[in-house]
Amino acid sequence: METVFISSAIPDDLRERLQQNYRVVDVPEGTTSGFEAYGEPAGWFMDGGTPVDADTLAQLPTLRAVSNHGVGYDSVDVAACTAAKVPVTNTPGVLDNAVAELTLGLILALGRGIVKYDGYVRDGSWEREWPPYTNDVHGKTLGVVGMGRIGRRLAEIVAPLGIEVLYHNRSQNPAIDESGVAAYAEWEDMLQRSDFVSLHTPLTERTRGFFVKEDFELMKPSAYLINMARGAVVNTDDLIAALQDGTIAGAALDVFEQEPLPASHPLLALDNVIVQPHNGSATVETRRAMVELGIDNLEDMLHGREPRTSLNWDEIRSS
Ligand code: 8YV
Repeated sequence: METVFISSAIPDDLRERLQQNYRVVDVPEGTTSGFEAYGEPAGWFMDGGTPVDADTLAQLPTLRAVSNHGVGYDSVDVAACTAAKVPVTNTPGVLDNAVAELTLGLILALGRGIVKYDGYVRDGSWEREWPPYTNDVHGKTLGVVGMGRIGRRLAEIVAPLGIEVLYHNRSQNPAIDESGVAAYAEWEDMLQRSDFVSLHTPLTERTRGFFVKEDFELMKPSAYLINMARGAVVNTDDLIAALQDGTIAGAALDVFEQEPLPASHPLLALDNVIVQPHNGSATVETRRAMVELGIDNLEDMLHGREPRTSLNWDEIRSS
């Protein structure tokens, strides 16, 4: 019976499904050596906490399928997998609603002071005076950075609220332009017009650290940044400075360069930041759907069938 490594949470019934055909072995997240202790895998179900690169592949010559739990696959060197003829999959689509709805929640929490005023009641401030007004969120402008599946779903659910949606990508998305859910804007124009700027880009060498001081300075002082992408797409020092000096009004962050975020981190000392523990897709229903897709992908690849959501299937077949 072939071996499958598991390095991501998986419901018992889906584990049992795999165990019908494979020796299923749990390998701690982040393992990069000592694989001989776990066996010689045919497949690996992993997530963003585990790197899969040329060094990993050299240690695992029997590996012939990698299934990434998550739409983001920045911990996987897909080019190295392709060179080694190891197909890789991710789990796009099934998490769009979950991530978009948390993004909407953070937009409303920022705009209407939901977290801030919860504390205002709890600490007795309300007994002294009624809180200052916030601002309407309807009638405001949202700038989506990285208009992919999640960005589109976000645009679809905020537009009915009367929020204008702009977007910026490296290239315009005709399907989005034709749909009317969002309008393309040049980078500076979008940042200058937006009341909320929401990041939904993948983490790549091009996007790593791309949002910097100069970008914050293009935003309105009343504007907010939301990061649902990866912590590393933003220069964290520049973000902290922008929050401290009033360059922007606040931020809501679901992702961080270091996860879990230490309680001592400087971001947590700021009162104009809302934080979440990388919770975008973390609902029972969505995470199950992601794992089901990931296990389907893994089984397809191990049986030589084209998986539903491949990252390099065609490249391997044509090489
Ligand atoms: C999860 C994510 O945190 O899909 C992604 O890229 O960041 C989240 O859905 C990830 O799947 C790790 O489990």
